[in-house]
Amino acid sequence: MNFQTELEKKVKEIEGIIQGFLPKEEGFQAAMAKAMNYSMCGGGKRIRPLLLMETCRLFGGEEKLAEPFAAAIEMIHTHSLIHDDLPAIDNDDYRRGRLTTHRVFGEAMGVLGGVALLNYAYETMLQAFALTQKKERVITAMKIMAAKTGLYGMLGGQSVDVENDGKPLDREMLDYIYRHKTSALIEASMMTGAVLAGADEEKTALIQRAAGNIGLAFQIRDDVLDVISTKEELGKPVGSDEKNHKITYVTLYGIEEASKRTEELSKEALDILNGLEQKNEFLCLLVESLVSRRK
Ligand code: GRG
Repeated sequence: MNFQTELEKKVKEIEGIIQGFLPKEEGFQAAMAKAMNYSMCGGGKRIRPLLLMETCRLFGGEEKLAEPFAAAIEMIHTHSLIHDDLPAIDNDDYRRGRLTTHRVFGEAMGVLGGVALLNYAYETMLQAFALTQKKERVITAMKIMAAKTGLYGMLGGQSVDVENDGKPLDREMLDYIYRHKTSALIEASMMTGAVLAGADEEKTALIQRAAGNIGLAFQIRDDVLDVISTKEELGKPVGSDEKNHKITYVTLYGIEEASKRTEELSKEALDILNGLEQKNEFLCLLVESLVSRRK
């Protein structure tokens, strides 16, 4: 399999799915829909929907049922980026190679558009009930999504990150932050893909462990890229962690050690995936590619 060709094909497919679920830019609230769509169509890598769809395929699930969830996870992720860029948090001007949402539509619309996207994700997931008789799969998947993105998931992790900004952090605290602010959404992607395809609790728990490691590796690579990449490649300024005096895996352990940890975590995740009786070669190649990603 030519991974790069296959990846491009699958990203195109995801773009089509996302387009199909975006709000219409009409009515009195058209301005907010525009802000939501601007941020959603900004050229992200679509890692989370890819992981969701591929995990669904791994377990032989119905792709149509997973589609609203694939769009929804990108909405939740994009909401987190819009809010992360706001003046109250990171105050960033560029994201995905373009001006950030609040820089284009104003701060109030950045706040509102972000929350609206989070809500719209749930409106989108609810559409899955009309696509299946297996309603309990949709309920379980929505429960996972809500838990992994909320107080005890992504938002909780982000709050601990913000609260400890500028303070010394040890490895335990850093792992906690990364496992929540980043891994939780990767776990949600892969676990919902699995559940919608009918994976049992034991398999879903294995997927959760693999996804947790993938998420942590993904965030550590993000730390490394902030040092070694370029603004052109990343679509946002590099060196922002240093500028903001942020403690990261790189500041704690250096680039070499951080890269080694990324490889170990990825290998642990692949061992879990390879140990399953179900196989998805593309999913494994995708996980491998994240370790050496350049953006
Ligand atoms: C609700 C006020 C408020 C804030 C929410 C939850 C949150 C803020 C932020 C999430 C934390 C965050 C931005 C974590 C970083 C995770 C990460 C590495 C994001 C970048 O993901 P990519 O590389 O981005 O997949 P693209 O642009 O490719 O989608």
